[in-house]
Amino acid sequence: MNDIDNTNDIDNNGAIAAEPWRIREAAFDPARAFLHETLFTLGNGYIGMRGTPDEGTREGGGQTLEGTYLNGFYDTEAIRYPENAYGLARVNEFMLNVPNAKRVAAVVDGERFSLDGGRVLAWERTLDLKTGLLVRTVEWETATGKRLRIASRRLVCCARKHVAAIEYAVTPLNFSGPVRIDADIDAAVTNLQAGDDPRVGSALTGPSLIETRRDVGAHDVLLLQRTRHSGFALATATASVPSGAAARVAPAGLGHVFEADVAQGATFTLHKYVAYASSRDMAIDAVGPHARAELAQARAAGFEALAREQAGYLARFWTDADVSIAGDDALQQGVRFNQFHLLQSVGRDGKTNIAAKGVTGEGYEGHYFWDTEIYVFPFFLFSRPEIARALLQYRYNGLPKARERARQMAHAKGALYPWRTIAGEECSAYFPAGTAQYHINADVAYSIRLYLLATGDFDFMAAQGAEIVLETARIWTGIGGYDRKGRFCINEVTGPDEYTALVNNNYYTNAMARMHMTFAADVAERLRAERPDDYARVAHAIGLSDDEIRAWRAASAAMFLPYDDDLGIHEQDDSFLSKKPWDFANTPQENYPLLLNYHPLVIYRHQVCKQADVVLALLLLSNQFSEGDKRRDFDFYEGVTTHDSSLSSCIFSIVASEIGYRDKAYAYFMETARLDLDNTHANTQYGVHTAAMAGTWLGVAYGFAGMRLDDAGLRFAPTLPDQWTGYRFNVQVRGALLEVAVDGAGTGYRLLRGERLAFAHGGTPIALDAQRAHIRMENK
Ligand code: IFM
Repeated sequence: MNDIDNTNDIDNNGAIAAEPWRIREAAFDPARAFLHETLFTLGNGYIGMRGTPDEGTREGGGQTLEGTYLNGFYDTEAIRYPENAYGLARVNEFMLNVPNAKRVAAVVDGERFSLDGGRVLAWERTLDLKTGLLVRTVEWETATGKRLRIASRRLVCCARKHVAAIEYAVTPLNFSGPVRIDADIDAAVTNLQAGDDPRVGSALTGPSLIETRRDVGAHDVLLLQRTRHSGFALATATASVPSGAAARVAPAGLGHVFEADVAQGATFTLHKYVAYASSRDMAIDAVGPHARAELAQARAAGFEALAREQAGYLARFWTDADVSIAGDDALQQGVRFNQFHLLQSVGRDGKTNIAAKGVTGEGYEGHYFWDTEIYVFPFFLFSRPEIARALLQYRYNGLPKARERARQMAHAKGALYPWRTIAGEECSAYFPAGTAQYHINADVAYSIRLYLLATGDFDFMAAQGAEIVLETARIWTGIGGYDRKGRFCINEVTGPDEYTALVNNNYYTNAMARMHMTFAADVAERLRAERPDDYARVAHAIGLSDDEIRAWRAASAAMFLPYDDDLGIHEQDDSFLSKKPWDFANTPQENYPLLLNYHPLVIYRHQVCKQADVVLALLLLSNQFSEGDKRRDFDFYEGVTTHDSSLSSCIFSIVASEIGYRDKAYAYFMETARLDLDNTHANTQYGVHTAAMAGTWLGVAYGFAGMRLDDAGLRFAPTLPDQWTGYRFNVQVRGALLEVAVDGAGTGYRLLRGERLAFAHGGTPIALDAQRAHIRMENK
C-alpha cells in the first residue's frame, strides 16, 4: 500500500499500474474517480455494482454516479415525438439504477469516513481478475486526529445470480475506543439524465421506483419497490453480521448502526450480504421471499466461502478463456480486463443479453444491440458455448415481439428484431440509425450459423434455431425486389455505418441477406430431410411454403452486390461514391466524434464512415472475396473512416492482419485493447464498451491467429506481431478444447479436451486426437 508521503502525488499514483492480472490504483485521484467507478465495477451478468466507495456517494467536488444495475431490469417511458409518424417506436425501456445496498461506513466520534473530509493517509484499491474481489485498503485520520485502517473486500457472486457480499474491517491505529459501522440501503439513487449526448443516459420524467414495503429486523433489511410504468416488483435485501468485537446494534433508517469498543490494533469487522430479486424472474409475491432465501444461504456460507467459490468459478473461466500475450504487460492487462468485463456483463439466463455498456453504467440505457451477435457472441461461443446458447435463447424468446414489430412495419410475414431493446420492444427513437438497420436480422442468423458450425448442435436448430432463421429471413423477400436488370435489391436501409443512413443496396446488408436466405433454405431442407416431424411442426407453426424457400434461393442468386469497376472496390451503397468527400484536412480534432458536432444530414451527405461497414463484410464473409479486393476495399474505406464508433478499430485490425498490413493491424488492435482502461473514447465513465472488449478477443483469434470457421471448416493462419514474443489462447469447437500457442518459431496446437479435432494451418490439414494431441507448425 502507498504510504503517507505519496498521497499528494496524484498524477502518478492515481493511474492504473500495468499489471497482467490486476487493476490497481495506489492513490485516490478525484480527477479519475468517475472513470474508475466504471473500471472497478463488479458484476455477474445480472447484478452490476459500480466501483463507488463503500461509504456511498462522495459529496465533495467531482462527478460521480452511484450505480447499481440488474441486467434486464427496466422501467419504461413513453417516447414523445412532437412531429409524429406511423410506426415509430413508442416506448423506451431503460435499465434502472436500483437501491445501493452495499453502503457501509466507519464512524468515529460522529465523524463518518468520507473522501471529502478528514485526511486520507494511504490508499490502495485493487480489482483482482483471478479472485474477482475488489479490495480497498485505506488509512484515514479524522478531524480530531484519530487514525483508522479500513480494509474492505467486495464481490458479486458469479455462481449466485442474486447475491453480492462486502467485508468491511476497521482497525483503530492510534486510539482505543468506540467505533461505529453504519450499514444501510440507499434508496434515493436515481438514473442519470441524458443531456445532449445520446450515448450517456435516459430522458426521464420522474423517479421510477416506488416503495411498497420495508422490514427492518435485528440485522436484516428487506425493501420492496414497484417500478412506475413497467409494473415490476423489486426486492433489495441485506443481512449484516458484525465480528471481532462485541457489538451493540440499533436500527437506523433502512439499516443498522453497529458499535463496539475496539482496542488499538484490534479489528472490528462487518460482513454485509446483499440480495436482489425482481419479478422479471418470478411472481411478484415471490421476490421478497426469494431475496431472503438467497441471503440466508449466502450468510450461512459466509464471506470466505463465497470468496473461494468466486475464485473457483473464475479459475474455470480463465482455463477456457484466457488469452495470454508475452512481451507487453499493459496490453496483457487490457486483454484480460476486457474478458473479465465480458463475463461480468453477459446475461446467461436466456432472458437477458449483454448491453452495449454491460452492467457498468447507464450509457445506451442498458440496451442490447447487434453488438452481441457480431462482436460478443464469438468470444463466448469459443470459450463458454453454453453462454452463447443462452444468448440465442434470448433471441428465441424475443420472436413474438419481433413478429409484432414486423407487422407494424408492414411485413405480412416474418419477424423483425428491434435495433435496440431490453425486453424486445424497438426502443430506437431515431429510425434512420435505428430501425432502418435491418441487418440485425441477418446478424442474428449469422450467429446461429456460426453456433451450428462450432457446436454441431442440430437439436438447437430443430427446437429453436430454425424458427428464428426462417422467420427472420422472410423480411428480405418482404423488403427486397428485382430491378429492371433482374437484380435483387434492398432499398431504404441503413448498414452498420451510422454516418450513412437510408440508402439503397447497402453492401453489408445485401451480402448478409444473401448469406441469411441461403442459410434459411439450407436449414429448411436439412430439417425436412433429417427431422421431418420437426420440419412439419415449424413449417405449420409459421405457415412456411416451398415457394418461399425457392424465393430465397432465387433472391440469393440474384442479389445485387454493388461494385465499382473503376476503383475495383465494393461500393458501400448505391450513392456512397457519388457523395462529396468529407474534408478531413480541415476538420479540427475537437470536432470528433462528428456526431456530437454536425447535424446528421451534414454527415449523411458526405463520403464519411463512422465504422467498418464493407470492411466488416470482408471479415464475416471472408471466403467470398479475393485478397486483391480485400486490399483495395481496406485502402479505400480506411481513408474515409473516422472510427468514431468503438466497434470499428478491431475490425480494421483483423482485416489488416489478413492482408499483411502488420503495422496497421497492430496499431488498430492497440486502439481497441485498452480503449476503456485508457478511456480513449472519453466516455468510459458512463460504462465500458462491450463490443470493443470482445473485439479485442476477435483481434487476437481472428486477426493475428487468422482463425476462421465457415463452410470450409476451421482454420488458422497465425502471425506474430513484432512487438510480442508470443501469445496463446484456447478455442472450444465441437466439444474439443484446442490450445493455440504462437511464438517466433511457429505455432503449437494442443488438444486439451475432446477426442478429435480437424482444422487447417495456413492451408495444411491437421487432425489431432488422443494418439497425437500436439503438433508444431511453422508460420507461413
Ligand atoms: O451498435 C452500436 C452501433 O453500431 C454504433 N453505435 C453504438 C451502438 C451500440 O454500441
